[in-house]
Amino acid sequence: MRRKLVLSAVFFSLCLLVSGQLIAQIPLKYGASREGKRTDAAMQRWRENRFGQFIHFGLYSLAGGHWNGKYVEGAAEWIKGNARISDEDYEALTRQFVLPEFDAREWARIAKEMGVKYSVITTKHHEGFCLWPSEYTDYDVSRTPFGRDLLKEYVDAYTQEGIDVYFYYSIIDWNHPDWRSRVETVEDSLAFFRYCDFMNKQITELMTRYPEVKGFWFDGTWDKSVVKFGKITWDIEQLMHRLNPGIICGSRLRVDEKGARHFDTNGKLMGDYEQGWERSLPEKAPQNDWECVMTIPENQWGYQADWRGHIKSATEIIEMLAAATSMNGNFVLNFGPKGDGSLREEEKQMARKVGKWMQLNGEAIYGCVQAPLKPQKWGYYTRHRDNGFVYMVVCYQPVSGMLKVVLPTGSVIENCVVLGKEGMELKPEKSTKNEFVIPAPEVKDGFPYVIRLKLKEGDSVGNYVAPKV
Ligand code: FHN
Repeated sequence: MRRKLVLSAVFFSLCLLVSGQLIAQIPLKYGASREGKRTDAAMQRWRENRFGQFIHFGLYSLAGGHWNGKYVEGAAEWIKGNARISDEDYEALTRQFVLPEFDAREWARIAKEMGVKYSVITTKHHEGFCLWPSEYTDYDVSRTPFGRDLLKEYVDAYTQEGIDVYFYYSIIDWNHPDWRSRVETVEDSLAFFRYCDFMNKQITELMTRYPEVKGFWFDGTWDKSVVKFGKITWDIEQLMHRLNPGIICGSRLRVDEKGARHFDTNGKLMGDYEQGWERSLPEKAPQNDWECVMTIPENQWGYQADWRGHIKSATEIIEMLAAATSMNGNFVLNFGPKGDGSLREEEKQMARKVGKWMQLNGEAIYGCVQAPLKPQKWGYYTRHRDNGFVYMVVCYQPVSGMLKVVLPTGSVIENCVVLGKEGMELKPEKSTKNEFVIPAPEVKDGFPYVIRLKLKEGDSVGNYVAPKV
């Protein structure tokens, strides 16, 4: 009987191995363009949000990028591997997980102040530690002195502030005994499929416990095991859509970055938007929906107490946000809260500065899309998808004192103001055929400023015709 069981287990796993490999290879397509973007309300909301926050928080936040008193090179959330910390020593961090300063309402208040419309939190990063009490593992908040459901507090606080919540979930799991980065033996494949079952259960658990979640941000799909059995990721996406048809899922769930390969069943390609723009912006507007995630230092996501190298200023962040909007993309800024649960001062400052700018100029970002006008060196054009305005986000003040604008033949600028100084109308002059010059207003605070153009009703910008405002 036992022999029979073993044989059928071997046979079963071989089938999985073969079918997984076949399925993983048959439907792959090459070429990134995606026909048919999602047009439903949930996806439209994602697009209009434009500005988001990322939160990396886990056991690594307690180490703060240092181990045994020494600075550890590399991204702080990878400290387990970078400092070669044993499982036992790393797990001991759970006993220090007290978070005396954690207040989800304060996180949410600061996010609101910054002007973000959505926030993505690491429910489980590569380390495997879960920020919610999961039925399927002991490696979670409930087994720490903190003991509370951190994720619920976060979801409630952000939802209360009107900020949409998204869950980051790492496919890689350094803690789970069944996780395999490669699958080479029958035992590996049995373990790996047990792990997949665990993931499906956790994703179902997350979606049922926190129905407010608007979407998932998957990460860690590059290992050989996942690439080999790529269909498991397609299954996850199907599962999520069964549980909530409106759920939004990033492209990194499929086993690639930047869109070269994907599963395609009945015309439905995996992922609702391109997620591969990590710490970089495209040079021109991608065809698909897309999102850029950005760190304030060069490459630190989790809390690193000692930030080194270039630290981006609020002006740089604002410029990237405007650039992303001008190419129909979303921009997400990362925060790595400290091990005591509080936000670091530099991030709070950033939130204040960017927030102040967004309060005045947010109308050039939220709900805005690409304005198909000839790019100019002073910055970025955006236009509201339906309110009839074109915006110029000026990041570089011209030495000539004149901002050049080239409009389609016959277009007329009816009205031209700097946001925040609406009483003071600027007077564009026609310089040559389709070219206008606008006298650049004086800038004192060193931040970009926004000029709002109202084109004559009926004027067309690309395929867009200015409606009556
Ligand atoms: O390895 C992770 C990294 O720690 C971080 O979470 C980023 C966020 O986009 N994603 C992975 C690297 O691509």
